[in-house]
Amino acid sequence: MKPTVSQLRDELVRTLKNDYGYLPEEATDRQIYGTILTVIQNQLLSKRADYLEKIRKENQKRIYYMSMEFLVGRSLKNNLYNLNLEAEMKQAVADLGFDLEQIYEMEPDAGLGNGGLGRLASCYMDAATTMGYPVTGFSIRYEFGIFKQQIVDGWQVEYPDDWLELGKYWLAPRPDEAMEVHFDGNVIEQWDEKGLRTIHKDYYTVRAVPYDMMISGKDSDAVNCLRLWRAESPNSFDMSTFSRGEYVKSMEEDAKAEAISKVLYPADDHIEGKRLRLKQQYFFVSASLQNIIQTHLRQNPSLDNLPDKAVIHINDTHPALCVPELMRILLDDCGYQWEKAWDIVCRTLAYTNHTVMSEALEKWDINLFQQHLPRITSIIKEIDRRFCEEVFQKFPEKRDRISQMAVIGDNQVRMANLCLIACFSVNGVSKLHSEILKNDLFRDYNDIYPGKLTNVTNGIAARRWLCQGNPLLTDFITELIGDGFVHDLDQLKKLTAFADDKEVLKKLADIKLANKKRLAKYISTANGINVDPSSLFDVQVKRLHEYKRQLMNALHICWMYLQIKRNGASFQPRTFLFGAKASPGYYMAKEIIRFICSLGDLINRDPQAKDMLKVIFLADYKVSLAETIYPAAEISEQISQAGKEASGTGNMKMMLNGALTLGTMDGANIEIFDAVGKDNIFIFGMNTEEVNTLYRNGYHPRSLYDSDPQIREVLDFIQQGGVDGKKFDSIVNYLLNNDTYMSLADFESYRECQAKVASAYQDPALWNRMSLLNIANTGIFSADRAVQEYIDHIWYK
Ligand code: 26Q
Repeated sequence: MKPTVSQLRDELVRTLKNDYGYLPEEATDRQIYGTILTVIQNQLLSKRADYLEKIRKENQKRIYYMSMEFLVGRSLKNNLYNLNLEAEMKQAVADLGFDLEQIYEMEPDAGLGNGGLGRLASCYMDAATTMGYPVTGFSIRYEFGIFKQQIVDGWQVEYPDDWLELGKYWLAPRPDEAMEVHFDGNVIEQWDEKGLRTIHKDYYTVRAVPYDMMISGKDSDAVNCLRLWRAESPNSFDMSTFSRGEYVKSMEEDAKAEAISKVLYPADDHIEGKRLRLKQQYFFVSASLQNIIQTHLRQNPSLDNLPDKAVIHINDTHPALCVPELMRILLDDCGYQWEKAWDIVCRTLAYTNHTVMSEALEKWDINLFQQHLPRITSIIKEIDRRFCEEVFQKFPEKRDRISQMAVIGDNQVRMANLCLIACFSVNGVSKLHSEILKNDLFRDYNDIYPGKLTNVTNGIAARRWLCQGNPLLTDFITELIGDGFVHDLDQLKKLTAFADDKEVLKKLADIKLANKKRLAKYISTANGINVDPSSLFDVQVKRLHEYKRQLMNALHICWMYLQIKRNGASFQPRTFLFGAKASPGYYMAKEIIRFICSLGDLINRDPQAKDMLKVIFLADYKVSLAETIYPAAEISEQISQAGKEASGTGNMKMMLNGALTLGTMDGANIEIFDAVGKDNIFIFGMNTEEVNTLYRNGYHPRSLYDSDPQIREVLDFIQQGGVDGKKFDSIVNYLLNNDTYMSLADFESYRECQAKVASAYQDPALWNRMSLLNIANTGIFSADRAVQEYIDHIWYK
């Protein structure tokens, strides 16, 4: 039963007394904050107990979502929304003399992820829970999440994200359920009464302690669990070492163990084979699998039926060690024979790929593996040996492809190949991406395992990204079509009936303006710059990467500026908004941030440009900031080189909030195009095929520089230090010599498309109609739809 305002108030007062020894009159905001979170956490825990009983009784198949990242963001408002307690809590808190809106702002983001892949995992937890499916997420309890970003003189500076201090209220420690994970040592084979046994000796142990975060669903009885492992030293200090007087050594051992869950790797691009990252992966995979096996054996006599009762989903290759680790448990701990164990493994594991770029495909040095995971390495070698043998025997036509398809090659372990061989399902995350996987990247596997490769186009948690982030629009939509869309996003289609309703379109525009004002207020505080809320808000927010081509956007702004300065041109006033974190070691990405910021410094204070152009770099882009940006967006920049963005999900979030997409035919943009039709989207640039052709024939940016005076003017300007008097040789040099993503080749088409955007904006009736039709057609991008597809075609197939 849902508590009343007075029950909530009493519960808050009681908890405040118990936990802090204060009455509300004496309590600080911080203490009230802790109290509110504790009260909700307790509600969720108790609801979880009831739900667990239900799924245990029904002995339903369980879904385990393995991911190195869950980009949870804030939870208080989300939980209150899901439990339908927002209004009641607001009142109860007000009765005690506090403001819930202010309390919301105190909550740190749980930033346990880099970007799209991590946020997707969280959106899916939300959807699965709302729909009542038993999903457990497994990851690491990073002490520091994605770094906090500040901009100093245009440079990105990283600061540690110490989120636990205020975030710990959502984490229930379960030390009694800790697991042991073994590293290093040697493997020996020994005969005993059961035959030849493999024994892992002289290893060192790390203790994995689970911390549980409850995941609520909208109007749902289900409460799922995100289980985050913390690494500890097994004996908080080793008495034997200690008594030998090696106090410092003992402390060192502790620190070494704890380092494993210390920090999230802030990279989502080129992957360096870092020792600690490998340990993180094995640590969370091993602890989680032991946990899954334990749960299964509590309800089933053996692991023979594991594939019927559990599916383990591998979110990109980061948890690919699930393959050999599950084999190890079955072989070494449970005494299975290889064939039987392999059959169980292959029917339990499924894998989603999130990238086609070779530098992002995980490969590990085999010696690193051998040193830290000797038993896992011997299992991988045997998997590889059997696979190559099988291909040789059964698919003679693939014999010359074996070395490419093998798990081990060039002294490296190729994680994607391991997943393709072992998992019963492999999916891409948009139609285009999945086609590229089938026809190109994983073509050989598609030939020998027909039907294994599939597609599930990504989806987003519309309840967070619309209902919670954009209450004005949500209320208006509800007025027009009722609230059925909350659980069935396809119902937004009903908005189509209002496409020519002048009053509705006007109201839509008013709401957009209000959301732009809200963002303008934030910008004024955060950046100290006043932007004009009536200007066109043109938004590109996402991780910084060359393939995403933030630089092309910046070049176009630079071109506009030069038109104003040199030709006295005038443009539809625009505010260009950027938000992006760069991987700390990614030099070019940081240069691009510096370039954008310097461009902003130049333009924002130029009296001639300032009424037409503003360039804002929003520091520390994260989930909670995104929730304020998306509702204010009018143009959604999705301008990656075709074939490079696996899907994108920001594109869906902005569309849902009424922004129009300006994009290439890449990732899910193609499906947005299909959903809204050519008249309601701005598409430009080369498609995948054209990109590949140009690549084959040779891309010569210098000849573009020579032949296109617009490009020349912009590049010369930059070269000559025009951008705020700073040198950006690296940028010019990059564009003319190293740009794999061919920004200059798409530049003219982009510029023309931007002109179309501006002229469409001059006609508010047209623009608002397009905006409404975008919202109306977002239904297919619901995470509910995506999760249902995983259920129907993969998890419960
Ligand atoms: C791997 C090894 C070592 C260090 C870091 C990593 C690493 C970490 C994160 C590699 C990749 C990532 C993240 C990738 C990611 O976010 N991909 C995005 O996934 C989205 C959800 O499917 C897609 O929409 C995006 O297109 C895709 O870029």
